[in-house]
Amino acid sequence: MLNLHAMKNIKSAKIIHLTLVLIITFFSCANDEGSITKIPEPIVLSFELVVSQQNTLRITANNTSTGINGLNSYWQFTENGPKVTDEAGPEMHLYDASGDYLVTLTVEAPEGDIQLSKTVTVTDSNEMQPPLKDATNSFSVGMAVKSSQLNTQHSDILIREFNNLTAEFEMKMNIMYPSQGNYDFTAADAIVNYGVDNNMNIHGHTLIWHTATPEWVNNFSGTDEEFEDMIEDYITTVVTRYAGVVRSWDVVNEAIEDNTNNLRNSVFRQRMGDDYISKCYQFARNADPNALLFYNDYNITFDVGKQEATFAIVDDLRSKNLIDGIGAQMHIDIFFPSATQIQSIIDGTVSRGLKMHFAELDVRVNPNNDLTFLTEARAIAQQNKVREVVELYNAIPDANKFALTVWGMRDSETWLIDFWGQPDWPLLYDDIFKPKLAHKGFLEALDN
Ligand code: 9MR
Repeated sequence: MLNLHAMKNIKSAKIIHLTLVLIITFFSCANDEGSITKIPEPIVLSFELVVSQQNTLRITANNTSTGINGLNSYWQFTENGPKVTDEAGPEMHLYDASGDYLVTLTVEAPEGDIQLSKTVTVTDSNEMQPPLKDATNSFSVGMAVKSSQLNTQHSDILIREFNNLTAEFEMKMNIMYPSQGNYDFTAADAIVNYGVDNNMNIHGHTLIWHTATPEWVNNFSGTDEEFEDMIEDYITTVVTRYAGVVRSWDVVNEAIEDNTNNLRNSVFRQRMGDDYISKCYQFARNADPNALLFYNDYNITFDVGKQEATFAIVDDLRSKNLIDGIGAQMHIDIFFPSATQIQSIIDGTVSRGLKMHFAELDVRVNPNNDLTFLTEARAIAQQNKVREVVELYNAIPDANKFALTVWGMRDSETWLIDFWGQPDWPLLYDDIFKPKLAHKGFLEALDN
């Protein structure tokens, strides 16, 4: 059961910092010789518990108390368990099994023992939820990453759970091609190499996106013909660099205006004409004929105009053999879109013989801004919505499956909080990397 209290415990389970202030008061008094009895320092009893990331049955307990010099102190790692002398520095303790354990620090003070206790929750990794990627072999499970996350605690989860990576922002034109003639592949290379080293597919995202276009491209001073040559050079350079390693690309991203079936009037359209899309796909196809090419957009499950326009774009590309799949960005919430709406983009994709990528999955629980913390009810609603999405995806014929990609690891890292300016908890892990009910919902959909 999740309740507010439990959620708070989950939040603080890895680092529990407790403070108990006990001030032992002695009255200052003159003795026979007229000397003054020393007033002892007040005892401030506090300790810190950290659950190891490597072994989630192991904790480190650190006595951070002040004013206990010279007093004996000891730990009990289980209720009424054996007493362990509190040595200088942190003490480690390994539990045998998952559970909630009462940890007690006792200090033998002049006035009698003083104690501070707190419960710690540890988990046997064998009892943890199985890795997402092992739950299916008919599609890959993707995660959006930043190069700064590759050597951090994210890495354990990436390697354990995911077999497809998308760069969240570092394989876009504004990062890879910051000024004319000067490419910067530092971050892209780091992500691609990490994926290769860990046997993951890399989904390239995204070559052409009006939002991630560098200013020098928006203000390009050459002729339209020079602009097109520059774009061809850019797509060729990037796709060739990663040929054979980046197996799939979102070539053009979000080309359609919201609530219409019109193309956005991006600099690419202005400079290269209405057929800029097929030109870009042709450049990519030429550079790596083996790469799968996707068109990727948001709201195409329910925005009827956008969905129609998406199918019109891909039908044109299909007629030229320039498209392999559609990426439906799954920036959704617990209420919307419906299963029927989601099914509509699947049906249109499958009937065209294309692969379906459920890209950029995040499921907002607070679209109406009525939450200040993740309630049990919303966590369950999110679990249900994730289960529904994954069930819909899993029911796609295998030949049309590709990957289901989650857009970020921990709730606090989502782009959505800044974007909407309100709290939300849209991802599969909480802030201490603990899988949420949403993660369980993902697995439940594949449990057959
Ligand atoms: O989540 C991404 C964020 O970290 C980047 O700053 C931003 C700009 O590069 O892009 C975000 O991802 C977008 C994705 O690439 C395309 N669909 C919409 C996503 C959210 O804006």
